[in-house]
Amino acid sequence: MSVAREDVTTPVIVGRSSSHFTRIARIFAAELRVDYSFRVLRDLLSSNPEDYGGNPALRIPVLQTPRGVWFGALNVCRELRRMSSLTPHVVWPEELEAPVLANAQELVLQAMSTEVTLIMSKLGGTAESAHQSKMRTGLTNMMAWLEQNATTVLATLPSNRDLSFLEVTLFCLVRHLEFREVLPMTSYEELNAFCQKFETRASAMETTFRFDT
Ligand SMILES: N[C@@H](CCC(=O)N[C@@H](CS)C(=O)NCC(=O)O)C(=O)O
Repeated sequence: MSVAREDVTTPVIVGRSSSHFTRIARIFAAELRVDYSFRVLRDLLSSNPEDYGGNPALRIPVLQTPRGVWFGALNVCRELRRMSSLTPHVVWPEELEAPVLANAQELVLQAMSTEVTLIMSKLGGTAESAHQSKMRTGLTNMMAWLEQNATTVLATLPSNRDLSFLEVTLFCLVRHLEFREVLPMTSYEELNAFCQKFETRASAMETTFRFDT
């Protein structure tokens, strides 16, 4: 990865080093050995789509390539896979046919979105509303389900995989809940064991959460 250099040939990821959705994209880029420039979104409260690489949803990550612009982590990861000269066995969400896998993916992405809403509403500076407290209950329920099903999920994924979108997203979610102190994660033994194993990958080590300065 090179920092802040932008030209037409090097892909650009727009995001933040503290963002779990951005980290998904950066882990895929590292696993797939796709070089990119990293453009930091400085102001998370900006209403200018230009600051988000042109994403009208005002969300990160965004990938800009000579072929076009890709909004959202899954789109970005798929394009990185197409750009890569490597051919690892990647398991994508549409291949998760067993209910436990499909539900795990749904809950991981929902928990990530719920976390974003909780963090952003805190940024807004108001006291916790009834809806926010419902979201917090939902988040705790989702994490309990994931803890309970983690062993089955990992055992049900194809054993010959090199990488799965499900594991990358689960890893980013768990570590981010801890990093942003949204939920204490120490009691989630199965999820922590999974993360400790996953973070031995260079792609995870290179993308540790931090606040951009
Ligand atoms: N559907 C998008 C969601 C991305 C997302 O919510 N990103 C967060 C940062 S982790 C964001 O842009 N938050 C800004 C906001 O909520 O205003 C994806 O899958 O990438």
